[in-house]
Amino acid sequence: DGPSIAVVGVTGAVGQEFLSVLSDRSFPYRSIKMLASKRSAGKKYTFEDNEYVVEELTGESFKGVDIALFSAGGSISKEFGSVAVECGTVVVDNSSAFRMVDDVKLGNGALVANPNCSTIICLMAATPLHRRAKVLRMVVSTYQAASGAGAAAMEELELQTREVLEGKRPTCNIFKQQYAFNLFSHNAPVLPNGYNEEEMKLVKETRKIWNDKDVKVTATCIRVPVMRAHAESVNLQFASPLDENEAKDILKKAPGVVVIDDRASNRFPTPLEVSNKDDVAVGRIRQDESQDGNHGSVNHKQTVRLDIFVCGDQIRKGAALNAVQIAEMLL
Ligand code: 11C
Repeated sequence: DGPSIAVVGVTGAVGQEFLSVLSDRSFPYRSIKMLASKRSAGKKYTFEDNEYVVEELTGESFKGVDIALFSAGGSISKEFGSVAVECGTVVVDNSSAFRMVDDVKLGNGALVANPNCSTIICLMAATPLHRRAKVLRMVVSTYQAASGAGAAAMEELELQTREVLEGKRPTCNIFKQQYAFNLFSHNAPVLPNGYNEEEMKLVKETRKIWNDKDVKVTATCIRVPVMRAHAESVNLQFASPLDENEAKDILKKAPGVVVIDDRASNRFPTPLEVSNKDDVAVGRIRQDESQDGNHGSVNHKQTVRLDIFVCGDQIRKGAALNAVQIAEMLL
């Protein structure tokens, strides 16, 4: 029983994670279609005791499909997203193709865009605080894992690490520079304003998700040699007073968030600790002492700025889990 599902881009890192998440959450389905490019057609996967053969994605693929989970890149979503919607399929799209499009043409189906991973992970922590005290400005610095650039980038990080340790020249196919034992500015194209596309996603998607075109966001996105979880340092300026203890209480109660904030033992979130986990971890919750200012009353100095550090599994909460949670809401 349940809907018929299609997974588009099933051979990719997120595609495979879709399957794990569907299974872990006992997502109801009556059938699953595994779709990928012609190159991967014929590949076999065993999922929940049944064997599936990967089919080539074509215009005919969506007949009778209720829900399609897309993660095969923006151009595939652009080409086949509307075909699926025309067929009456509800698409949850993990690519950037439709996120900022205001007038997605809906046929019998519908299309919901999953935000970018760095936005999801940041806003899991920032949104509960925003709801309480309204964020006016947010400064984000990211430490992003290989997985954000796909399974091949994860393989390259592993290969390069081995090569460097063996004194060999590292193979650079996915990234133009050495990745192992290094870090570099995010590989997304740099725009005329000097920001890269990844940074502008944080700016634009936050404004859209919070429905607040005035919120000020600036970001610096960095690729670090971590396998599958992003870390982000986030500085928040609020419209109303919010002290660190209240912020911690709000975050402890927030769904999908765990607080790891043990100052005495210097224990805070790490990418490794959140890898393969659903929850986003938050720590280093503290007043930004550089910028405390008066708010409301001239006699009463109140904190309106906080620093936090957030870690989340890029493939899971940053992509597959969030998309499946959207599909659950649609169900
Ligand atoms: C990364 N967030 O970590 C990126 C990749 O808009 O879905 C995903 C790009 C996107 O590199």
